[in-house]
Amino acid sequence: MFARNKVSRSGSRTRTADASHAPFVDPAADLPDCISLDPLNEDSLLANLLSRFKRDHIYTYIGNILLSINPYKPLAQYTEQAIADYKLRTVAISQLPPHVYALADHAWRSLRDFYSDQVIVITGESGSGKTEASKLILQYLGFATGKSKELETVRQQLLLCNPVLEAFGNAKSIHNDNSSRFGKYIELEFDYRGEPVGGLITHYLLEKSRVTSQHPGERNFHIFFQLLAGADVQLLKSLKLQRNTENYLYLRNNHSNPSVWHQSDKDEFFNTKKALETVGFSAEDIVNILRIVAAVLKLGNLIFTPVSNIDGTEGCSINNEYELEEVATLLMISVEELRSALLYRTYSVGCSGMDPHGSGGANCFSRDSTLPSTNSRTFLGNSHQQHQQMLLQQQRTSLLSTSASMVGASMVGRDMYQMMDGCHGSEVGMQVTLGSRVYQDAKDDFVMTDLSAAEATTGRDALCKALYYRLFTWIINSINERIKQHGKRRILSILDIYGFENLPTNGFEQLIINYCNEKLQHFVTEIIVKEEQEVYMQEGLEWSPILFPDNLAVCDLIEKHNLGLLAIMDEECQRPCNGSEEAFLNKVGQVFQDNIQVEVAWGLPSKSSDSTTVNAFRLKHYAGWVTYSVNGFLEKNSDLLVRGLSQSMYQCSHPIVKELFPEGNPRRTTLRRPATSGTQFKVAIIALMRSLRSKNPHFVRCIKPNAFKQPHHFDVQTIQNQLRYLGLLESTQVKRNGYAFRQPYAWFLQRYKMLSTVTWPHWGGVAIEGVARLLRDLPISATEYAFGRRMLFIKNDSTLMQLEDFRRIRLDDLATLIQKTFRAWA
Ligand code: AD9
Ligand code: MG
Repeated sequence: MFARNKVSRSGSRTRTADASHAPFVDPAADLPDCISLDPLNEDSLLANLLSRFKRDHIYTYIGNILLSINPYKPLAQYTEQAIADYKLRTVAISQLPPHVYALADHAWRSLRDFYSDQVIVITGESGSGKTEASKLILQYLGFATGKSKELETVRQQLLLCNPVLEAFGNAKSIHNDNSSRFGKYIELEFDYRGEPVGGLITHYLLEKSRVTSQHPGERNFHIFFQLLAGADVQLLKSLKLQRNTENYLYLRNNHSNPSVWHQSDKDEFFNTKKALETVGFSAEDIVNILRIVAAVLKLGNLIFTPVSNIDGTEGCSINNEYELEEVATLLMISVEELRSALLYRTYSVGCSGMDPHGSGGANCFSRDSTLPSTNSRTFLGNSHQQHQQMLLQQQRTSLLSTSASMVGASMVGRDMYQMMDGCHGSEVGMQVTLGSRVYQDAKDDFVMTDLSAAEATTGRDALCKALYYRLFTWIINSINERIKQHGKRRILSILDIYGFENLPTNGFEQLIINYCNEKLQHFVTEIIVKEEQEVYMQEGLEWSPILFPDNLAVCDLIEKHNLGLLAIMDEECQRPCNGSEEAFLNKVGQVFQDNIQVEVAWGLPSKSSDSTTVNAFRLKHYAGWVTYSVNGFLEKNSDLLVRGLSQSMYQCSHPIVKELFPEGNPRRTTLRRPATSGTQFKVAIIALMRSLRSKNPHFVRCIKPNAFKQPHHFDVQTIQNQLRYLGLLESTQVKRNGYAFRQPYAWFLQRYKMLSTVTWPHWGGVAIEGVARLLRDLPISATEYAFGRRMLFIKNDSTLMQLEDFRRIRLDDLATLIQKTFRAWA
């Protein structure tokens, strides 16, 4: 074990390494590339990283993989001069220290020189520095590529979409003050000169539950705080907001300490607005966006009070009507319409009452704890009548009696509700038809029920999550419209997803995040370790196989068709009325009873409260065991929004909101329920993996030095754990003995034949012999390449770059020669 029994130079045996508590470090160790370590083992790897970290050398190579350790402090190595050094290469690239700019440069040159698609995959746990790395790569590409005027707008737009995405999609978490709460895949399009001409941003499942509640010590999305801190008085007034965050329920996380909140919210608001403008949003667009943000905050403040109706049923009313009126003004909808959508529930006969397209919201009524009270009333009516009329007490009473007589007493209240809630449209349609022939052909009829205060609160939260999530998607779609690709050029993609998380309490969101990380880890090890070794063996190179940790079983366990966790969850969500989290957990226990990577636990003490308990399952991920509480799993997976709410949003005159809820259009009749959140995510991740596989990959592996977000603190245990689960020692062994580049002989000969008079202009023999002759004429050491059965293998990227430089110089010479010859003829 590293340094456990070694005495450090300072005499300490601690495994936390700061200036005074360093483990043993070989004074010679500070190698820019770990593959040169001798001996190569976990200790020497760690010692090298520590030695470099202490000198602020946060980047280290493992062959062509870039390792990056978060310094948690600003560094002076991200200047324009540094960009110029890597771009212009006044010294050989191998002479420059490892840098994320070098990796960006290599990816970009590979795109330009080989005219092939590239992808930079950035991985690491939450807070390890992925998003910072992605921004530095964009910064490099923005500065280092040409400065032609016509491309300036595109360049600015590509650079500035990040602050917008971060304002709306990032938040303070316990692991990271600027944690990405969505996955981001940016595809940059370049023309044949290597100039950026467009882009496309794909986002993956924003953690929208954060809009309405946050874990202890965490915050809501930055934009809410930025807006309150940075808007001038006039803007605040027009948005009907007050400066103090304490006035908003969604921002009041009782466990958070305001003193650690971002001090820069005010400045950041300025930057976000500026970025929105630069990306191309008009002043009107920006105000409209902020109106939605404000409406979400104010909706969150609505308080519902229980009301007992004359007939003994339970309903609710809104305590703070003035907030409702202001929300209605912001969203440009009538107060009555909004109130009705929040307090009552309507079902069209023949459909479920759930919005089948509500991918932006949660099911207002989860299947267990929030079923309506048995005494909720049911009203029947006709959708051509005005909503307001329906709300009058007398009408409701008369309708109630009508409903009772029409469907029979047994169908009123809970029975009717249960029959309709959570069922597929077709099933409900069938049941209603069976239950009451009266409705069989009456397409315009609908049923209304009172909501209890708890149900109305759940509906309110679902609406806010839907509004925010759809606004986020709308913003990204609008940016995409502006940076639209031309579709014919080459792509350089950057993948920056939310990092692996293990919180005191983990839920559906963490399962999704960790599943995504699991898939990426699998992709990375497949490419770096597994496939690489397979090729060496197939090609007949001398190779001793290196074992590596494989996480395929856990990926399978989550995503397997029919029997994976996501499929089991879907099955529960699709049960007509009685799916429950207990049943889900039971099934997990049954299906995985012999699987040592899953454990089911009933009645675990809750981390957030002393008295309550949670039902949970534990999963053994590549990065360790994580316990997931199943509370809320089905609701979040179903992700349905009550039809009345989407219809009311469709009624808004607010230009964006209307667009966000197309399914609220009463003329739309599709009853098909969309795929669940989990399944949609799985499909998106599989497509993402396909896209990654189709490109030439470059890897940045980010490491978190400690759990306290502290600079100068290299916690050996924390880092060792990451080295192990990322399989970095194995990667180093493969890279050390392996090769950075390979291509078939014919390709190689075609590309570099001008570098030797023997092969230029034409080589008549077999390709492998031509390549051998060509290499003999070049100043490249024989240890830098190896001959396989069909391919030539190049040891280091620097050698490949050297070949490319030779080629460019030779082509320039040839061009000059041709020009001269023409001139002489002329
Ligand atoms: V998460 O999965 O989105 O929660 P990331 O993206 O891995 O996470 P992020 O890039 O946001 O982490 O880095 C966290 C913080 O570390 C940043 O806000 C910076 O304060 C700090 N950081 C990261 N990289 C650097 C760096 N190269 N230089 C200076 C850095 N500070
Ligand atoms: Mg991030």
